Amino acid sequence: MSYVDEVIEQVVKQNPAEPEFHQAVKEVLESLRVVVEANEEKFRKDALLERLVNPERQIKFRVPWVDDKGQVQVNTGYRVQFNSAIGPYKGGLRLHPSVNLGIIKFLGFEQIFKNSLTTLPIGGGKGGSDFDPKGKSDREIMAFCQSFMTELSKYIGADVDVPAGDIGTGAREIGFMFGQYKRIRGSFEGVLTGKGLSYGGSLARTQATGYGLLYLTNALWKDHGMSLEGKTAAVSGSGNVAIYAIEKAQELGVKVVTCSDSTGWIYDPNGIDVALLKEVKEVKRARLTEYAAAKSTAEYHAKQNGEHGVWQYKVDLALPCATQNELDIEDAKMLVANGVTSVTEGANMPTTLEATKYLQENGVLFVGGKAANAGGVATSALEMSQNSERLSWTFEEVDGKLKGIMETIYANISDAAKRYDATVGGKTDYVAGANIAGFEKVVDAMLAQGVC
Ligand code: NDP
Ligand code: 2IT
Repeated sequence: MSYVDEVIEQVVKQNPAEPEFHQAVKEVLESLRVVVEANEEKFRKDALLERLVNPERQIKFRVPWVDDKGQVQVNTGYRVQFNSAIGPYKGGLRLHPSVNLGIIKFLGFEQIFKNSLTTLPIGGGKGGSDFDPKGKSDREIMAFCQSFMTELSKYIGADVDVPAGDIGTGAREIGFMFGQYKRIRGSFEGVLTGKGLSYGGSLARTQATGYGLLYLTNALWKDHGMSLEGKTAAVSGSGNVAIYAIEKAQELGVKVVTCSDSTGWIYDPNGIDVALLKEVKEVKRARLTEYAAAKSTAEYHAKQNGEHGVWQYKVDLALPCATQNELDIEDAKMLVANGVTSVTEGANMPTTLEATKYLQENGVLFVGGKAANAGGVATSALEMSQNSERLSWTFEEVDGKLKGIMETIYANISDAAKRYDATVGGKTDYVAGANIAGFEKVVDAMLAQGVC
């Protein structure tokens, strides 16, 4: 059996009941086959793949907190410190009831390659909790965040592990966690990114993932001799990534006709009103029904099972920006039948393996989240740089660096795919390109640092 197949089999056996982690490992290792086969003897001897798929450390802890009724609640907290070959662990904290160890591991594993692609010195990690922030008061959120950080603070630090936001963790949560870290450790340091501007945050970090997604998508279209101007897009989600993807898409002349949340979706043929969306989601923290109530041209559809949601409309670009496995094979068939040109992922692993294959084989330009949504973590690394030099850069400076990084990522993944002749459906295989380019730097660093 080939080394790649052996390690995939081992991962499935040793980590039962972690399907998302299996999926992420399969996607990466399958596309690294050519690189691994060219170095099989050396990599095997060094147990390189075994080391890559085993986190350096995984921490699981109890998070007790008191709700507004005086009832004690208990959640589970996680931090997976996956790989520090190229820098301190870096990656977000997800707060969502679906969180479990397998989900944090899939996210942490992807983060290794994504962070490598940014060209900045950050290793891979991820954390979170099964805490559900929906419907909680500010006091309850603070109680949870303080308890979560009381434990997490033992394992992180500005040069050790630097968490940030993800689903359910935004500026409010980062603020409460930062305050608690400072109190416990007595140290004002860049231990978290996505901080508020008054205490060490970076301009453009809020916008970075969504804007970065569009900078990369723009580079992709340009390279294929096309322009985004006048095109139509479907976006899923209505959180941090989705909102700023919609905003930048509109600036580039794209009409975005959809967005969604976990209970339903909006279709507006006139284009999403991003100011209204921000008001509903960032200020009121309300459902999309409120958006529809305020906008006469918008159709609201409650989510039932098995429908195509935002992927059923005729669009040129699809930008999944909500969560994992939200675009399946039936959605992919619908998008292809409607003539979609590109799918670029704002979320982490939103497209199933089967759907990815179908899109690629049918000639759709497909760029996975590791490359396409790397703008968020890249800008987090820029926040770390600003914290280290105790200076703040202007919005234009950070945004300009972000744009440059996304264009470099596009160039590097295209180049890696070409070096290994990786094509699919007559087009460059950007999934392989991203995995190979991300892997090369991490492997080089791992081999240089010996057995560790
Ligand atoms: P937010 O919490 O701001 O928004 C998440 C959005 O996705 C909401 O609209 C939410 O709807 C929807 N959603 C979440 N979970 C589900 C689910 N299980 N089913 C259906 N809809 C769901 O998170 P972000 O925008 O920050 O994150 C979105 C994606 O982007 C995630 O995959 C995240 O890992 C990824 N990402 C985030 C980065 C960042 O910097 N924030 C960087 C790179 C990737 P509802 O409100 O109803 O739950
Ligand atoms: O998935 C991701 O890259 C993030 N949630 C952002 C991580 C970060 O450290 O900014």
